[in-house]
Amino acid sequence: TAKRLKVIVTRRLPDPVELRLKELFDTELNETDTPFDDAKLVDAVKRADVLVPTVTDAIDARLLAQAGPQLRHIAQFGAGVDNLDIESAVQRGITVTNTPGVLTDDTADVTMALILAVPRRLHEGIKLLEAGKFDGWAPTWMLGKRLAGKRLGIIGMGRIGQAVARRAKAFGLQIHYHNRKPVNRQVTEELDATYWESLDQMLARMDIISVNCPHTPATFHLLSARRLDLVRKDAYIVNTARGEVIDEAALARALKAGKIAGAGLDVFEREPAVNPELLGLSNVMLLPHMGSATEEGRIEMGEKVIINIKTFADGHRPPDRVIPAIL
Ligand code: 8YV
Repeated sequence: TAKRLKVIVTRRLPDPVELRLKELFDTELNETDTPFDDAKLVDAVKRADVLVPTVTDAIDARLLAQAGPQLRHIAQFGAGVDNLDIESAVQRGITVTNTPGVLTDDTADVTMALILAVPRRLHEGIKLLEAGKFDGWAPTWMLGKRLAGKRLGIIGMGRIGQAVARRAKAFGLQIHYHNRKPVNRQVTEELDATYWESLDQMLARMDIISVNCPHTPATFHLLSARRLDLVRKDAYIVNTARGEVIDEAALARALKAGKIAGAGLDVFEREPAVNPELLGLSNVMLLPHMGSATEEGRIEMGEKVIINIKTFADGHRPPDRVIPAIL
Protein backbone atom coordinates (compact mmCIF):
# COMPACT_ATOMS: atom_id res chain seq x y z
CA THR A 1 0.00 0.00 0.00
CA ALA A 2 0.90 3.69 -0.26
CA LYS A 3 1.94 3.74 3.39
CA ARG A 4 4.84 1.43 2.58
CA LEU A 5 6.00 3.50 -0.36
CA LYS A 6 9.50 4.85 0.35
CA VAL A 7 9.46 8.52 -0.65
CA ILE A 8 12.73 10.46 -0.38
CA VAL A 9 12.59 14.25 -0.52
CA THR A 10 15.85 16.04 -1.37
CA ARG A 11 15.08 19.51 0.00
CA ARG A 12 13.20 20.98 2.95
CA LEU A 13 9.61 21.75 1.88
CA PRO A 14 6.87 23.83 3.58
CA ASP A 15 5.76 22.24 6.91
CA PRO A 16 2.20 21.29 5.83
CA VAL A 17 3.61 19.53 2.75
CA GLU A 18 6.16 17.57 4.77
CA LEU A 19 3.51 16.61 7.35
CA ARG A 20 1.14 15.30 4.69
CA LEU A 21 3.92 13.37 2.94
CA LYS A 22 4.77 11.69 6.25
CA GLU A 23 1.12 10.85 6.91
CA LEU A 24 0.64 9.24 3.54
CA PHE A 25 3.93 7.52 2.79
CA ASP A 26 7.07 6.12 4.38
CA THR A 27 8.73 9.49 3.82
CA GLU A 28 12.35 10.44 4.45
CA LEU A 29 12.87 14.19 4.61
CA ASN A 30 15.98 16.31 4.30
CA GLU A 31 15.99 17.98 7.71
CA THR A 32 18.85 20.33 6.75
CA ASP A 33 18.99 23.40 4.54
CA THR A 34 21.77 21.81 2.50
CA PRO A 35 20.96 20.13 -0.81
CA PHE A 36 21.85 16.43 -1.15
CA ASP A 37 25.43 15.89 -2.27
CA ASP A 38 26.26 13.23 -4.82
CA ALA A 39 26.60 10.44 -2.25
CA LYS A 40 23.19 11.24 -0.75
CA LEU A 41 21.55 11.38 -4.18
CA VAL A 42 23.07 8.00 -5.07
CA ASP A 43 21.82 6.55 -1.79
CA ALA A 44 18.37 8.03 -2.46
CA VAL A 45 17.98 6.53 -5.94
CA LYS A 46 19.20 3.16 -4.64
CA ARG A 47 16.53 3.01 -1.91
CA ALA A 48 13.57 5.23 -2.88
CA ASP A 49 10.42 4.03 -4.63
CA VAL A 50 9.66 7.68 -5.29
CA LEU A 51 12.20 10.50 -5.42
CA VAL A 52 11.06 14.09 -4.89
CA PRO A 53 13.80 16.36 -6.26
CA THR A 54 13.86 20.08 -7.02
CA VAL A 55 15.46 22.32 -9.59
CA THR A 56 18.77 22.21 -7.68
CA ASP A 57 19.28 18.42 -7.98
CA ALA A 58 21.02 17.13 -11.10
CA ILE A 59 19.24 13.85 -11.83
CA ASP A 60 21.30 12.85 -14.85
CA ALA A 61 21.93 9.61 -16.75
CA ARG A 62 25.00 8.82 -14.64
CA LEU A 63 22.98 9.04 -11.43
CA LEU A 64 20.02 7.13 -12.85
CA ALA A 65 22.37 4.32 -13.93
CA GLN A 66 22.94 3.71 -10.21
CA ALA A 67 19.22 3.62 -9.37
CA GLY A 68 17.71 0.50 -7.89
CA PRO A 69 14.91 -1.31 -9.74
CA GLN A 70 12.39 -0.16 -7.10
CA LEU A 71 12.65 3.48 -8.26
CA ARG A 72 9.45 3.94 -10.30
CA HIS A 73 8.58 7.60 -9.98
CA ILE A 74 10.40 10.94 -9.91
CA ALA A 75 7.92 13.53 -8.65
CA GLN A 76 9.68 16.84 -9.23
CA PHE A 77 8.80 19.72 -6.90
CA GLY A 78 8.88 22.37 -9.62
CA ALA A 79 7.60 23.25 -13.08
CA GLY A 80 10.90 23.29 -14.94
CA VAL A 81 12.44 19.84 -15.43
CA ASP A 82 15.78 20.74 -16.99
CA ASN A 83 17.59 19.23 -13.98
CA LEU A 84 16.18 15.82 -14.95
CA ASP A 85 17.29 13.54 -17.76
CA ILE A 86 13.73 12.61 -18.72
CA GLU A 87 14.81 10.37 -21.56
CA SER A 88 17.05 8.22 -19.32
CA ALA A 89 14.33 8.05 -16.68
CA VAL A 90 11.66 6.94 -19.15
CA GLN A 91 14.03 4.37 -20.68
CA ARG A 92 14.40 2.88 -17.19
CA GLY A 93 10.64 2.72 -16.82
CA ILE A 94 10.56 5.61 -14.34
CA THR A 95 7.55 7.92 -14.54
CA VAL A 96 8.38 11.62 -14.23
CA THR A 97 5.94 14.29 -13.02
CA ASN A 98 6.22 18.03 -12.32
CA THR A 99 4.04 20.79 -10.84
CA PRO A 100 2.80 23.05 -13.66
CA GLY A 101 0.06 25.66 -13.36
CA VAL A 102 0.31 26.56 -9.69
CA LEU A 103 3.25 28.93 -10.16
CA THR A 104 2.03 30.62 -13.34
CA ASP A 105 0.62 33.79 -11.75
CA ASP A 106 3.46 34.20 -9.27
CA THR A 107 6.13 33.91 -11.95
CA ALA A 108 4.19 36.22 -14.29
CA ASP A 109 3.95 38.77 -11.45
CA VAL A 110 7.71 38.85 -10.96
CA THR A 111 8.19 39.04 -14.72
CA MET A 112 5.84 42.03 -14.85
CA ALA A 113 7.60 43.57 -11.85
CA LEU A 114 10.90 43.45 -13.78
CA ILE A 115 9.22 44.84 -16.91
CA LEU A 116 7.88 47.71 -14.81
CA ALA A 117 11.02 48.31 -12.77
CA VAL A 118 13.90 48.16 -15.24
CA PRO A 119 12.83 50.70 -17.91
CA ARG A 120 11.78 53.07 -15.10
CA ARG A 121 15.12 52.53 -13.30
CA LEU A 122 13.43 51.72 -9.99
CA HIS A 123 16.37 49.56 -8.90
CA GLU A 124 18.74 52.49 -9.52
CA GLY A 125 16.45 54.80 -7.57
CA ILE A 126 16.44 52.50 -4.55
CA LYS A 127 20.23 52.28 -4.57
CA LEU A 128 20.64 56.07 -4.91
CA LEU A 129 18.29 56.76 -2.05
CA GLU A 130 19.92 54.18 0.22
CA ALA A 131 23.33 55.65 -0.60
CA GLY A 132 22.11 59.08 0.54
CA LYS A 133 22.36 60.48 -3.00
CA PHE A 134 18.85 61.95 -3.31
CA ASP A 135 19.56 65.68 -3.39
CA GLY A 136 16.08 66.78 -4.41
CA TRP A 137 13.71 66.45 -7.33
CA ALA A 138 14.64 67.96 -10.67
CA PRO A 139 12.86 67.92 -14.03
CA THR A 140 15.52 65.69 -15.51
CA TRP A 141 16.03 63.49 -12.43
CA MET A 142 16.11 59.70 -12.99
CA LEU A 143 14.23 59.63 -16.27
CA GLY A 144 13.29 56.24 -17.62
CA LYS A 145 11.21 54.98 -20.53
CA ARG A 146 7.39 54.87 -20.73
CA LEU A 147 5.85 51.41 -21.06
CA ALA A 148 2.49 52.25 -22.65
CA GLY A 149 2.54 51.86 -26.41
CA LYS A 150 5.80 49.90 -26.47
CA ARG A 151 6.25 46.46 -27.99
CA LEU A 152 6.78 43.44 -25.74
CA GLY A 153 8.20 40.32 -27.39
CA ILE A 154 7.54 37.15 -25.39
CA ILE A 155 9.73 34.13 -26.12
CA GLY A 156 7.68 31.04 -25.19
CA MET A 157 3.92 31.48 -25.11
CA GLY A 158 2.96 28.73 -22.68
CA ARG A 159 1.05 29.24 -19.45
CA ILE A 160 3.52 31.74 -18.00
CA GLY A 161 4.08 33.60 -21.28
CA GLN A 162 0.33 34.08 -21.68
CA ALA A 163 -0.06 35.24 -18.08
CA VAL A 164 2.71 37.80 -18.68
CA ALA A 165 0.94 38.93 -21.87
CA ARG A 166 -2.36 39.49 -19.99
CA ARG A 167 -0.66 41.64 -17.40
CA ALA A 168 1.41 43.54 -19.97
CA LYS A 169 -1.64 44.27 -22.09
CA ALA A 170 -3.28 45.94 -19.09
CA PHE A 171 -0.24 48.26 -18.94
CA GLY A 172 -0.72 49.27 -22.56
CA LEU A 173 2.06 47.17 -24.07
CA GLN A 174 1.57 45.66 -27.52
CA ILE A 175 1.93 41.89 -27.38
CA HIS A 176 4.25 40.04 -29.76
CA TYR A 177 5.54 36.50 -29.30
CA HIS A 178 7.72 33.77 -30.69
CA ASN A 179 6.74 30.17 -30.08
CA ARG A 180 7.08 26.84 -31.86
CA LYS A 181 3.53 27.39 -33.07
CA PRO A 182 0.91 30.14 -32.81
CA VAL A 183 -1.50 30.06 -29.87
CA ASN A 184 -5.18 29.44 -30.60
CA ARG A 185 -7.47 32.06 -32.08
CA GLN A 186 -9.28 32.84 -28.86
CA VAL A 187 -6.04 33.68 -27.03
CA THR A 188 -4.68 35.57 -30.04
CA GLU A 189 -7.82 37.74 -30.13
CA GLU A 190 -7.97 38.24 -26.36
CA LEU A 191 -4.35 39.43 -26.27
CA ASP A 192 -4.35 41.08 -29.69
CA ALA A 193 -1.07 39.20 -30.06
CA THR A 194 1.22 39.12 -33.08
CA TYR A 195 2.98 35.81 -33.81
CA TRP A 196 6.55 35.85 -35.12
CA GLU A 197 7.72 32.60 -36.63
CA SER A 198 11.20 34.11 -36.94
CA LEU A 199 12.78 34.90 -33.59
CA ASP A 200 15.47 36.95 -35.34
CA GLN A 201 12.91 39.22 -36.96
CA MET A 202 10.98 39.68 -33.73
CA LEU A 203 14.12 40.49 -31.69
CA ALA A 204 15.08 43.33 -34.03
CA ARG A 205 11.74 45.07 -33.53
CA MET A 206 10.94 44.79 -29.81
CA ASP A 207 11.28 47.39 -27.05
CA ILE A 208 11.17 44.76 -24.30
CA ILE A 209 11.92 41.05 -24.61
CA SER A 210 10.73 38.53 -22.02
CA VAL A 211 12.07 34.99 -21.84
CA ASN A 212 9.35 32.55 -20.74
CA CYS A 213 10.31 29.28 -22.43
CA PRO A 214 11.72 26.16 -20.76
CA HIS A 215 15.41 25.31 -20.94
CA THR A 216 15.81 22.35 -23.30
CA PRO A 217 18.63 21.33 -25.65
CA ALA A 218 16.74 23.33 -28.30
CA THR A 219 16.58 26.55 -26.25
CA PHE A 220 20.09 26.49 -24.73
CA HIS A 221 21.63 29.90 -25.61
CA LEU A 222 18.63 30.67 -27.80
CA LEU A 223 19.61 34.28 -27.15
CA SER A 224 23.15 33.77 -28.45
CA ALA A 225 25.72 36.51 -29.02
CA ARG A 226 24.54 36.71 -32.63
CA ARG A 227 20.88 37.11 -31.65
CA LEU A 228 21.68 39.60 -28.86
CA ASP A 229 23.29 41.64 -31.59
CA LEU A 230 19.91 41.91 -33.31
CA VAL A 231 18.30 43.43 -30.22
CA ARG A 232 17.82 47.17 -30.42
CA LYS A 233 20.13 49.49 -28.52
CA ASP A 234 17.17 50.98 -26.61
CA ALA A 235 15.56 47.63 -25.76
CA TYR A 236 15.34 45.75 -22.45
CA ILE A 237 15.55 42.01 -21.73
CA VAL A 238 13.80 40.24 -18.86
CA ASN A 239 14.39 36.59 -17.90
CA THR A 240 12.40 34.68 -15.27
CA ALA A 241 12.70 31.30 -17.04
CA ARG A 242 16.17 29.76 -17.03
CA GLY A 243 19.56 31.43 -17.23
CA GLU A 244 20.77 28.92 -19.81
CA VAL A 245 18.39 30.31 -22.45
CA ILE A 246 20.62 33.42 -22.69
CA ASP A 247 24.36 33.46 -23.32
CA GLU A 248 25.00 35.25 -20.03
CA ALA A 249 28.56 36.36 -20.84
CA ALA A 250 27.43 37.81 -24.18
CA LEU A 251 24.52 39.57 -22.47
CA ALA A 252 26.84 41.12 -19.89
CA ARG A 253 29.14 42.35 -22.67
CA ALA A 254 26.23 43.86 -24.62
CA LEU A 255 24.84 45.60 -21.53
CA LYS A 256 28.25 46.95 -20.59
CA ALA A 257 28.86 48.23 -24.11
CA GLY A 258 25.46 49.93 -24.19
CA LYS A 259 24.27 47.69 -27.05
CA ILE A 260 21.20 46.77 -24.97
CA ALA A 261 19.54 49.35 -22.68
CA GLY A 262 18.97 47.18 -19.63
CA ALA A 263 18.03 43.79 -18.22
CA GLY A 264 15.99 42.29 -15.40
CA LEU A 265 17.17 38.80 -14.46
CA ASP A 266 15.74 36.37 -11.92
CA VAL A 267 17.70 33.37 -13.20
CA PHE A 268 21.33 32.71 -14.12
CA GLU A 269 23.37 30.25 -16.12
CA ARG A 270 25.33 28.78 -13.21
CA GLU A 271 23.13 29.39 -10.17
CA PRO A 272 23.79 30.35 -7.49
CA ALA A 273 26.83 31.93 -9.20
CA VAL A 274 26.13 35.20 -10.98
CA ASN A 275 28.43 36.44 -13.69
CA PRO A 276 30.50 39.14 -11.89
CA GLU A 277 30.27 41.31 -15.02
CA LEU A 278 26.52 41.62 -14.40
CA LEU A 279 26.86 42.60 -10.75
CA GLY A 280 28.56 45.91 -11.41
CA LEU A 281 26.11 47.24 -14.02
CA SER A 282 23.67 50.03 -13.17
CA ASN A 283 21.25 49.13 -15.98
CA VAL A 284 20.64 45.65 -14.59
CA MET A 285 18.20 44.52 -11.91
CA LEU A 286 19.00 41.12 -10.45
CA LEU A 287 16.87 38.84 -8.27
CA PRO A 288 17.89 35.54 -6.65
CA HIS A 289 15.47 33.11 -8.40
CA MET A 290 12.33 34.40 -6.66
CA GLY A 291 9.86 34.03 -9.53
CA SER A 292 7.64 31.42 -7.92
CA ALA A 293 8.54 32.19 -4.31
CA THR A 294 5.17 32.65 -2.60
CA GLU A 295 3.92 30.83 0.48
CA GLU A 296 0.75 29.83 -1.35
CA GLY A 297 2.54 28.63 -4.46
CA ARG A 298 5.01 26.41 -2.64
CA ILE A 299 2.18 24.71 -0.73
CA GLU A 300 0.22 24.17 -3.95
CA MET A 301 3.35 22.74 -5.58
CA GLY A 302 3.60 20.32 -2.67
CA GLU A 303 -0.06 19.36 -3.05
CA LYS A 304 0.58 18.62 -6.72
CA VAL A 305 3.56 16.42 -5.84
CA ILE A 306 1.36 14.48 -3.41
CA ILE A 307 -1.49 14.02 -5.90
CA ASN A 308 0.98 12.83 -8.52
CA ILE A 309 2.51 10.28 -6.13
CA LYS A 310 -0.87 9.05 -4.88
CA THR A 311 -2.34 8.70 -8.34
CA PHE A 312 0.65 6.79 -9.65
CA ALA A 313 0.80 4.60 -6.52
CA ASP A 314 -2.89 3.76 -7.05
CA GLY A 315 -2.03 2.45 -10.49
CA HIS A 316 -3.32 5.37 -12.55
CA ARG A 317 -1.64 7.84 -14.85
CA PRO A 318 -0.57 10.83 -12.73
CA PRO A 319 -2.00 14.20 -13.86
CA ASP A 320 1.32 15.93 -14.47
CA ARG A 321 3.28 13.27 -16.29
CA VAL A 322 6.22 14.66 -18.27
CA ILE A 323 7.17 12.93 -21.48
CA PRO A 324 10.47 13.43 -23.35
CA ALA A 325 10.37 16.66 -25.35
CA ILE A 326 9.84 16.45 -29.08
CA LEU A 327 12.52 18.76 -30.43
C1 8YV B 1 11.47 26.90 -8.20
C2 8YV B 1 11.36 27.02 -10.78
O1 8YV B 1 12.71 27.38 -7.80
O2 8YV B 1 9.52 25.54 -10.78
C3 8YV B 1 10.47 25.98 -11.37
O3 8YV B 1 10.74 25.60 -12.51
O4 8YV B 1 12.27 27.43 -11.39
C4 8YV B 1 11.13 27.64 -9.47
O5 8YV B 1 9.86 28.09 -9.41
C5 8YV B 1 11.48 25.43 -8.33
O6 8YV B 1 10.22 24.98 -8.63
C6 8YV B 1 11.93 24.72 -7.09
O7 8YV B 1 12.07 23.34 -7.40
